[in-house]
Amino acid sequence: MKSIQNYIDGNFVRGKQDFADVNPADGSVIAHVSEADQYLVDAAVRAARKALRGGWGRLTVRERAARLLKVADAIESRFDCFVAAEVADTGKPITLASRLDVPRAAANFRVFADLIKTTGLESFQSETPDGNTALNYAVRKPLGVVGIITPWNLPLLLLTWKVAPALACGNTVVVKPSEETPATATLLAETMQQAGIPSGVYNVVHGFGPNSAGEFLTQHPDVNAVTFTGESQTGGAIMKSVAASLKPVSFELGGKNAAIVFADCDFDDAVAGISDAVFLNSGQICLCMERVYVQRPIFDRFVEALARKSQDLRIGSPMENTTNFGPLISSAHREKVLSYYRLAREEGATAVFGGGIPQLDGPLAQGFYVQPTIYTGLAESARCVKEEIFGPVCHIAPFDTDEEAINMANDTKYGLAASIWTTSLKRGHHVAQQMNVGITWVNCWFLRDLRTPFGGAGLSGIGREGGIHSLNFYSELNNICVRL
Ligand code: NAD
Ligand code: 6OD
Repeated sequence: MKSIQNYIDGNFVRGKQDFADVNPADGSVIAHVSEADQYLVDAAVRAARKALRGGWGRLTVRERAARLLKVADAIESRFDCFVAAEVADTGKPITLASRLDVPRAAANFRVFADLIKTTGLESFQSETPDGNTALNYAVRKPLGVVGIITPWNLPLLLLTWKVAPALACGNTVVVKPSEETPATATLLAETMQQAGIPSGVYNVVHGFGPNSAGEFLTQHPDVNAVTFTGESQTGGAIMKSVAASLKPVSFELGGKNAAIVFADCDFDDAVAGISDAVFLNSGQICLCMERVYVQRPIFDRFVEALARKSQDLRIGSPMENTTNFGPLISSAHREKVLSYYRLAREEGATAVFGGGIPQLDGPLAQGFYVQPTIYTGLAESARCVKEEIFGPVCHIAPFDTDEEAINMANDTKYGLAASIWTTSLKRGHHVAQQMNVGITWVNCWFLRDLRTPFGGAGLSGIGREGGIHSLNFYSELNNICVRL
């Protein structure tokens, strides 16, 4: 049986106890993972501090960027290993891991290597009281040791989205990947060695949240900042845990995103786009659209077309090239999603498609699959319309006017993403600008330019990452004012 260990100061290290890494496609145990206790988390933070003083933070920007490009090359050189590890941990289709997760990991390192070399800082020439001038310019310094805590849905993509800019800015890191998906963070450790990243710059501790590696890391007095992606409630717990030490935090949290489909949309394009936005990664992407509002003249035709399109979802082994719909991450998460399927029925929904567990044979019968599901008929106040389910499910409701659609879409405590479908450029801009979210797509979804701000409003997050926003979070700026 494979063993997955912590990675501290350039060494793979066992903890005192193990937990199981389960393949969600068939429920089999694929590895034993070594849990980091307080002692190992301390050791990881000490190693990161030593590496910071040892020179990573003092390398020239050009040298650091060159090393990050080597990490990107090393990920690409082990592309198949990364894909296999991600598929086994998450159950996502191999085609998805190959086109999204692993290429984005390499891209994250390339983009931030480029950005740190090319992004300047503002400078101001100002007047002094005696009529002379002063020159102000800022310099970027690392924050120090950054604690990075990530979820299971896009494990490598979301981890590297934080590791790459943190390292680009000269910080050292201790990462705590999700207990559900420990493999690729550990493989990345080997890749860091291959790319010549000095020991202690990248450390991995495995374990859970409360009273385990996650909490030990956030509470650690020698961690200078915490960046977290996961559930909104967990963000709240982490905020309490860092409050006394006033560590800066960056939070990318949950969502209950809305798509608005206008009658003037390109119909086939909108059906295909919404199908992706609801079902990609079995709906386990924070940006997925669990609420779909469709303008009344095309409502019935749209619901019917989306249900028909859902028949193209091929449930099966994630290792098959023809599979485009995998299991949920765990038995517990499947129970949560199924509890919402039951609740939807109790709340009066009509299941236009799915609503249960698919019949599967062989090993997949032990996997954590649910059917892709489309509901109609719920009140806007229903819990299934208000709460994040994080599964392959949406509720479709009709609307009449632009204003009504905007109000319904914005009627949520979350504020991560929205997606608008219309052929009217004017309407697209107008509606997009009124969405209370961090990202609005028009006639597309999950199209990313890594230089743009990414994050959420309300319960969906604190701060923005991406491009200059990441560089600013992972740096301490020192403004220098020189009287000339
Ligand atoms: P989660 O919050 O349960 O866990 C995320 C990570 O936090 C895991 O590594 C976990 O071990 C750790 N953790 C849990 N409790 C902790 C604590 N008290 N202290 C420190 N660490 C703790 O989230 P999840 O179930 O892994 O992921 C799904 C959630 O993540 C969904 O809500 C989804 O919307 C959200 N998400 C958001 C984004 C985004 O960019 N906004 C991206 C992906 C996922
Ligand atoms: O694309 C990204 O950079 C990003 N952070 C995506 C988040 C997806 C949520 O599951």
